[in-house]
Amino acid sequence: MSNRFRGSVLTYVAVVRCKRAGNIMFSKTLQIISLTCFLMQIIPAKSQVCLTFVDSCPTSWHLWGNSCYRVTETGVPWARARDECDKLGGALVVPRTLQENNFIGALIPAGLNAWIDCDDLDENDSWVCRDDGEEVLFRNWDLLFNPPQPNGGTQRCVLISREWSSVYLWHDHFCQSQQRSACKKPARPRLLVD
Ligand SMILES: [Ca+2]
Repeated sequence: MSNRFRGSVLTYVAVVRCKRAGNIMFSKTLQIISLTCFLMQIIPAKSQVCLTFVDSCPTSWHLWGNSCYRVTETGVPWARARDECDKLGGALVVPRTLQENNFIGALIPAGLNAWIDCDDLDENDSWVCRDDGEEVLFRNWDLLFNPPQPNGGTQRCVLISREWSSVYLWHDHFCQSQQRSACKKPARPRLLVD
């Protein structure tokens, strides 16, 4: 039982008893019952209450570390992927570690892919990857694919693939292709009362 609920129950019991006491004509008895009601309201049923903050994510988002992750349900061109995440209160992500990459990859439905915030649109074969606007150096290219990735040319936007890789490796791909988006946002602290 939560402390707030327990407090409400005690208050209710106290009020009921006090109201019943109002029918008693003996003032001393009334005073004792009133004192009992007062004590019941100020002394909690449990002497210690443990308050704990834990990270939590909204529905459809998945907690990893201090962040929440979600792969969108609809496919869009890469240029719209940031907006897709923005609409959900997040940002298009680039994983910073293999562990983070694989957590995100596991959220992608089998046989599909998800855009990440990585491209070479400014300069061919000069890949720029950003997480929350910060440059990320981690790469997870599918080097053993045929042809090895990135194979560049007019494929200038990057996705985590479950279509061509079973271990969530990166492929460059045509920016106009319709892919899902990998989004991230900070987890929020939630108060647990025990
Ligand atoms: Ca490619």
